[in-house]
Amino acid sequence: MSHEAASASDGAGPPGVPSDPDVPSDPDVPSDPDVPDLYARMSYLRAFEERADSLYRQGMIHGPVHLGLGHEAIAIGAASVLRHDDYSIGTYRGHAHALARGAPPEAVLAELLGRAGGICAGKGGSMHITSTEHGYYGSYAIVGAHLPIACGLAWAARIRHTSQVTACFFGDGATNIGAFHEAVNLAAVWRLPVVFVCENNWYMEYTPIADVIPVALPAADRAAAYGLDRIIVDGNDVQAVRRVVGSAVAAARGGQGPSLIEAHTYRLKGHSAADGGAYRPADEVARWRERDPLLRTRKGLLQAGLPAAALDEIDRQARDDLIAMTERVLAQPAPDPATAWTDVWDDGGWQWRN
Ligand SMILES: Cc1ncc(C[n+]2csc(CCOP(=O)(O)OP(=O)(O)O)c2C)c(N)n1
Ligand SMILES: [Mg+2]
Repeated sequence: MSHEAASASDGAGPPGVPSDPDVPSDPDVPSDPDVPDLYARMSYLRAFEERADSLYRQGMIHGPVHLGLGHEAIAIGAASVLRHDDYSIGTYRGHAHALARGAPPEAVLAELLGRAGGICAGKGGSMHITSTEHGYYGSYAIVGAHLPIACGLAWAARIRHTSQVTACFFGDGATNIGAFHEAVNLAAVWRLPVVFVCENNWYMEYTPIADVIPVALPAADRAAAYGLDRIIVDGNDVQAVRRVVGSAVAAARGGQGPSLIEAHTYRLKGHSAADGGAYRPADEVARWRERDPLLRTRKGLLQAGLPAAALDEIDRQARDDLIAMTERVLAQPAPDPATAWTDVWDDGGWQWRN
């Protein structure tokens, strides 16, 4: 979005203001959620990730699990301004992005638990959640590898004249990968309809991003190199995310090219569920806990007059739903070993072909 500066300052505005007139209206975007609805969606993601964390600790999930706890406002805010047929694509920290686009939670949970009813038939696991039916074109374990794929999705939409936009989510660490620079450059030169969203949680695994970049902000301070605006948003404020990503999506759909947005956030736990995150200073963790996206939205809703009991009920329903869901998923069989080689290609086959 090189046409105008559209930035929201970090920490902008109190959360929980009931209406958001700044989000550009697009008749094809499915709904215009109010703040309680956004809260409910974030609450569900929170309950899902806490359930996944607990199941991992009980040894019921095999393979790594990277939780999006603390990142909920980015997934929900961004998905709320996408059209049903828009594309999104993310990293191994991808449960929230798939769920936010409408992937069925039971199939995502079954995937984590390696069950036949999993969204990838139980053969992909946490790091590879994909649901093309819901516009979510996959979770990628190779840092930065999916940014060029986002360009491919956007280019396909351009060739087909469908006006679909691609939202591409990645971490601060990905900005040190060559593919980040190649993809953002290509998107800028070809004016591709991609909205790049850097979820800056200030760490790449166990290393603070500040230790490995020569600028203060990994994405925003590099945007000028590609002729793009410096866009920073408080990634823990769901309405700010809606506003900023909404403007970028509208610009991309209107033929004004890509945007590079840096959303500031923090992971509430370690890099993966196996990591206690002990390398992070306690006062830093405490400061960010105060900025927890759910607590902030909740505070705004309470100030706007919503009873605490109504919000507690939303949280309780999400937790109860996931407890019952876990029972059903655990009753499912594991994938049939005979299917190990199927679904390698999109026609269901596996044999190499030229
Ligand atoms: C190309 C590549 N290099 C290294 C790794 C190992 N690795 C996995 S996650 C990660 C950190 C990435 O940090 P960031 O991009 O900030 O995303 P976050 O995990 O914070 O969401 C690294 C280095 C990898 N998966 N791929
Ligand atoms: Mg990071």
